[in-house]
Amino acid sequence: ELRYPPRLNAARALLDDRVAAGDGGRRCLVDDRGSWTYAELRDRADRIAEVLRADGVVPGNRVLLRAANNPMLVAEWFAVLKLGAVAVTTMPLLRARELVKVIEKARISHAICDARLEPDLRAAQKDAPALARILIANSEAADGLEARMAAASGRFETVDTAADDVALIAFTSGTTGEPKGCMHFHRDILAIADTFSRHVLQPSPDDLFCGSPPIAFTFGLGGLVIFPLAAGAATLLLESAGPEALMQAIERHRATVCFTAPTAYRAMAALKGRYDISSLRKGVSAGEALPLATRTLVGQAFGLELIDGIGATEMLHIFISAAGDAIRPGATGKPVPGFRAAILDDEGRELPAGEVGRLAVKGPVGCRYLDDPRQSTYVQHGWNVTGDSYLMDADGYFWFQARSDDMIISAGYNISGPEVEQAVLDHPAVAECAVVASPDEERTFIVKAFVVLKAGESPSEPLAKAIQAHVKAEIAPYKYPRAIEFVPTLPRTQTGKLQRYRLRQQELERAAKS
Ligand code: 3UK
Repeated sequence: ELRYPPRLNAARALLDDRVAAGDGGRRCLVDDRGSWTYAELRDRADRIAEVLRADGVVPGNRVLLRAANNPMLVAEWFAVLKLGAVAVTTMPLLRARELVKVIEKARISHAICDARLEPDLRAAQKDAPALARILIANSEAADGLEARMAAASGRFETVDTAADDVALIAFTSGTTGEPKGCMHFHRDILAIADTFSRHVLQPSPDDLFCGSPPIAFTFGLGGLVIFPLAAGAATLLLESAGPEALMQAIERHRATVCFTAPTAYRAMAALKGRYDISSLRKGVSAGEALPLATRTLVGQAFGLELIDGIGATEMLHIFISAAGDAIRPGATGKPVPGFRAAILDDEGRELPAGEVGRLAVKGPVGCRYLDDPRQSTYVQHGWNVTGDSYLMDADGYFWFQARSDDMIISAGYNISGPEVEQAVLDHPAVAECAVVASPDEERTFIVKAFVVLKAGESPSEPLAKAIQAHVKAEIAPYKYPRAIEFVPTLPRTQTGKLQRYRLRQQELERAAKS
């Protein structure tokens, strides 16, 4: 069991203490323009904290942060924690209407906003008057963040918060419906480093982390800020990190640890040979299930055995995973040391090994929705119930089946959409795939696959037939997609997750019309 002192500030633990221990001169944040040491990051965070305090921020206030992944965003995040305030980092792509919801829900009073994202936040402010003050970063203005930092004294005493004071509110990415705000404590920040990172990832101080998830997504916050700093390592921050830009940056900076989603690894494997990414030692895949075909492709392309891990905004980071010899390809892994996991039936009873049910976890972090009566849907019988169907095998490995909403019932059979996707993805012409239920007179629903073809392939009836035959040869034939539609792209959230519900919706509407 993890024990933390009752008074604890995560910014002090990760940053002030590291500098005090003599590591101030070590490289910490890297981007294409240069790098900051730990001492430089601390100095900038102190100056920002001083500016925010002068603007009236007190412990407990919620501060909105708007920027792409860059060193200044990290300094702002630490500044908010140092003040004992609450960091609410938002996806850079959010538009005014979505920002109004976040501001109202989290009762935001102050914001720091990159100049490039200012117009949407100003538009939001008109409809969300609670937001009293916006500081503009990346600006030459006399009242901009940089000018005010330069005028600050550079001395700031980190606020002595309680270990269970709220440090951040993270909004879920919403593969369905409304985003929900998840509160996490100062100790939770250290807990994810002391569980997944320490026991599964096992980074060294010489590592250079990199990846694509926005810091506003807790996958990115952990992988690109908390884990590298907790290890005394460095992190490479990229404002835009598509698969090609990411590979280019890995080559250029010789990055060693990468965090991104399965689709991005698949796209990187397709670009193999164009960039030398042999510096990579470890690749963490999360956000969606890792198809076996993708694991194999990445292994062949780069000799890299991916570390799959399931995490959630509600749980802050990854709670089931495996690395190295413990990897069982196809399974997500075992509960990360510090966590317990179980498969529950609809009444909350633990199911025996081999049966499909609802994934439930408990550990040092857990779900606390902000001001939301739907709490009870995630926290049940003392477990965090994630909304995924899983199976645990006799050896205690956890196997993803589907998001509970992505199970397809066709002619009485229970079919996992993602399982069919894996089989489709295994066909050499297929780049991306989404499988959903489509209404059908005879079978109530049929399995339908939306397929994005690889460059150079073109849609045809024979190709559709070949893909169907391929699936029938790989998995139980009754699961094969009776309908295939070739599409140029698939709907995804800003965190890169497939939005199968939109395709499902589209199919329902189409059926209603016909
Ligand atoms: C799905 C996975 C199978 C699963 C996240 C790592 O994805 C993250 O958080 P979100 O709140 O979504 C949570 C849901 O995503 N999922 C994530 N990883 C996997 N399904 N295998 C996986 N490896 O449905 C889960 O309930 O957006 C991931 C770290 C921090 C995160 N916030």
